[in-house]
Amino acid sequence: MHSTRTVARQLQHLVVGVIAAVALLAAAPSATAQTLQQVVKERGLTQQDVLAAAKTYVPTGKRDEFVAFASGGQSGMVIVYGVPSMRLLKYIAVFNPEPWQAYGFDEESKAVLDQGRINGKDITWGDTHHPALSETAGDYDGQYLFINDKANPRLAVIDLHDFETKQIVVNPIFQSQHGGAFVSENTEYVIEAAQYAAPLGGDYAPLERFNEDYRGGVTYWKFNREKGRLDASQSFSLELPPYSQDLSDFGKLASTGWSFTNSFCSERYVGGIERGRPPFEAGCSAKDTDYLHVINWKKAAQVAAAGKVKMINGHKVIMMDTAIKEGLVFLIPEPKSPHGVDVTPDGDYITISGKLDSHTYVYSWKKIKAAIDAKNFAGKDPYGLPIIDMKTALHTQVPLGLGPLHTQYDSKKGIAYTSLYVDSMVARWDYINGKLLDRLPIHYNIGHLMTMHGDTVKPRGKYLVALNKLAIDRFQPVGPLHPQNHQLIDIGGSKMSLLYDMPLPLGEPHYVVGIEAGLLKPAVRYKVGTNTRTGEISPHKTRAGEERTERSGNKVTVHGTLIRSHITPEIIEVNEGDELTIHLTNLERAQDQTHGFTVSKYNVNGSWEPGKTATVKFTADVPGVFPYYCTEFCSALHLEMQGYVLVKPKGYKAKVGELMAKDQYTQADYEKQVKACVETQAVIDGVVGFITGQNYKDFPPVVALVDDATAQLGYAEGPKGKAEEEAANGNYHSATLWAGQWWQYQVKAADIGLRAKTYLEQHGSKPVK
Ligand code: CUK
Ligand code: CUA
Repeated sequence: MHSTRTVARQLQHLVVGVIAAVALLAAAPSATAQTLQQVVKERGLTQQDVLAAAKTYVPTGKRDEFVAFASGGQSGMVIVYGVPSMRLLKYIAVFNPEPWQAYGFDEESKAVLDQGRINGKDITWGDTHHPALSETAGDYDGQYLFINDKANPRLAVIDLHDFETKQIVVNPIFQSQHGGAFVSENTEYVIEAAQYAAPLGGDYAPLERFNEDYRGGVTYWKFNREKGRLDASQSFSLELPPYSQDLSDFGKLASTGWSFTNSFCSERYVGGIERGRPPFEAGCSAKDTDYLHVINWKKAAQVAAAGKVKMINGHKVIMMDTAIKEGLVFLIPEPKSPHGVDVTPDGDYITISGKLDSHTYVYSWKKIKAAIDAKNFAGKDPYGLPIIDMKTALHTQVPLGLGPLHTQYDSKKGIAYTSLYVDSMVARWDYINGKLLDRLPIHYNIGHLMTMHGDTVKPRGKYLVALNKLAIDRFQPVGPLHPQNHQLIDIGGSKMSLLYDMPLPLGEPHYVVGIEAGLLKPAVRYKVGTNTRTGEISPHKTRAGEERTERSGNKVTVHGTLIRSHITPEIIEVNEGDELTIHLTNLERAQDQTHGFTVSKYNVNGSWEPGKTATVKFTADVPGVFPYYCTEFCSALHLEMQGYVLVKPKGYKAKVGELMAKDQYTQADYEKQVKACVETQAVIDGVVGFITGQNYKDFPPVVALVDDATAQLGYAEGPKGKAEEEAANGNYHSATLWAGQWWQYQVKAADIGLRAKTYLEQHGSKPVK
């Protein structure tokens, strides 16, 4: 028990230390520091390097101006990082289990992953390509993020209030998809376009019946913003020809109500080298043009609501004959093997790049709309869809370079950026006047690029991120599989300049979206008892003092709690073969006080953020003694945040004399512990005096800390009472232990109080009179 007083003294030292550190900050830099010139010389930096460093460095404690959400490619995740620092902030697990966030480990998140099962199979990965932020009036609103899985046609919804995946939907009629997720101006719909044609609904048909039985299509998923979920019952699709529909974009402002989806392999070529046929890649790039699909989605939604649909797998599909009759779909030839289709911020133009054409094509919405209104069609495709002549719809063609792919926009009107895959360059150009302005070499073979809010009605300019397909020699080699390379480019000046290379070691991100950090409003805690995956209060919410273990037959159910530094219950006794369900609630209100939970050797794992309730289940089929513990280093007594699952072997009989440890503490021990408590209380009183003497209520983080400290101190009351009761009865062993528990809560309160005090000192609080 000698350590009690030491810790109390350490707390006092901490207070002194903090004051000293604050004083140091204000003092002049130390004389031994190197000068900037010395560092530049020693490290062989150029002036350009130093400028790039200064433009991207975010000083300690400061935050980035923008936050980027990148697809994690084959990892099935989303990667979150800051711009311009390119510091990683989070991986959000979406289509794959991920242990740290316990996604796919607790029952609540398993239920989300289960929504993504296809044909009764677990699919535990995804080929994520396109993240899309929710929009209000055509600009990001910071509320939701959507992401697609190309391999297994699925979409997921992430709530940006807590950065967790809430929903996965499986496309009911496609076998794969690519042109998603993209959202309409007010996130009414999220679009998903098929990629590789197949019979709609998953039926079999031989390849000989490709033209007749294979189909492409586009699905419009209705988003219910109040619920924060996609609504399958209000969603619909359009049947389209088997043209390998590719990327999509929604119209905006001038082109509101319309969407655009391009395609490749409109040749409808079917390869089959083993059947003596030339390969897909040859036959799929034979023609000079493919088709852009121009779709009136507002009208299509009305047609679907009116029931002019065929139900396939319980899903509304507007068949092509209906689409033709109702005037919903129009085709325009586009440069061959196109990739991106990107509507300009004003909605007036649509830019499309053909991977095999060195020009980027700018289509005029005004011209397209006029042709549709005048029924000015050049002909029909083999399925009867009207075709608008390319020349009628084209505004201009601009030679930008080889292998143009994707386009994003600048805050300056008329300025666009296009990735040049073959040239490994970014082109800056003017889409209104059709002029190339600047080109910047990047490393190497760029796919997508992204500017801040670059696909909205209000791009913010400033930075561009190039998503390069190869890293080759840019980083320390780590084996044949190289990291990805996101290169940050300054687009604020008259010339583009390269600022930073960021290796991304998690799958191949295809697209990324960047939002002003201030638009995100993430929560720091949940209401106590929240099932975070549904947002509802869990029926298994457990308050302090309500913890219980119940048995019904061979089913044992635990309702427990987590709070620094203990798990309640601390002992769970079951019989071999029992089914064990453990519902835990994290009672913490303090920011960043997450607890983990594992039972050794049973593949049980979970993560409880403040306020969360979640459930782990397992069958105790192996007898033995299995420790459980908290897996997050949450306090000085984190290692002591432990317990045991005792799995009694079948037929086990307790032997006489099996007792808990013998009494060892005396009255002297008890008095020593009480003295430590009294001393610690003096430290707390000092800190409280300081805080309440300041205008602390003007600092919301401090108010939250004070709440937490007060709660911790409140918890001390119970053990204090028990200690005094036991001491009065002469049970000094028990009294000493309860006094120790009383002191634990005091230490936590003091720790939090000191953090609050430091915050006030560093943020210029003032004494109140
Ligand atoms: S795609 Cu991969 S570089 Cu799926 Cu948008 Cu273009
Ligand atoms: Cu809770 Cu460690």
